[in-house]
Amino acid sequence: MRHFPKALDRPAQTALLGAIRKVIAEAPLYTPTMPRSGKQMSVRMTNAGPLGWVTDKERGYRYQAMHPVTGKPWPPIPAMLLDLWTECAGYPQPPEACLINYYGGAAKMGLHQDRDEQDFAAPVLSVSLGDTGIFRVGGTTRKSPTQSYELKSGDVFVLGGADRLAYHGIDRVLPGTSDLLQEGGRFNLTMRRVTKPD
Ligand code: MD3
Ligand code: FE
Repeated sequence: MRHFPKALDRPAQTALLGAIRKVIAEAPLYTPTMPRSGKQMSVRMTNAGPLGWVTDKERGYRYQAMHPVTGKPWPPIPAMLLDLWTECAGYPQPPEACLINYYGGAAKMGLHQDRDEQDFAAPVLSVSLGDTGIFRVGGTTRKSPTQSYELKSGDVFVLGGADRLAYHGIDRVLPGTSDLLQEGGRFNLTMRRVTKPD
């Protein structure tokens, strides 16, 4: 696990936010629902890239090529993010999925593992924009002790090796800690490999 605080300076954050807003104009944020219960997540989501992570009551967690509401393919991953992957991920193939999470008001994400990908050898690269998120990360069992980090606007996190399967979540977002987003709240972008290379 590597934390790069303020990897993106303010001009880079503004440029990346512009690119994310363009993605959202093509592929609107939607409210995902949990498998089986159908309970709404508090985080709204969309994706960029050949594959996107989605969830709904009927079909559960999965990757698919189309937006679940518009039925259109996801827009391409912004070039700035692909460059960041090349610089920081230390993995030869490009990411296949960029999940865009938006945390408004009281949104949070419970402790979970990311295991819907076929290839755990590739790291996950995360970028935070906007208000500070309280990020909690533990070990590979639900009982492992956890540590908390503040994920601030412009921070990059790379999760590889054994930490790729660590339990993690966002306890809360601290309102008013960034003025990057006019509407407030926090974006998190996570790039991932999904399929196994042959
Ligand atoms: C640690 N997102 O989308 S990003 C997720 O801030 C997710 O929106 C959080 O967890 C967010 O699945 C955390 C940092 C992150 C991403 C993937 C990880 C941490 C991770 C995978 C393994 C361990
Ligand atoms: Fe996760």
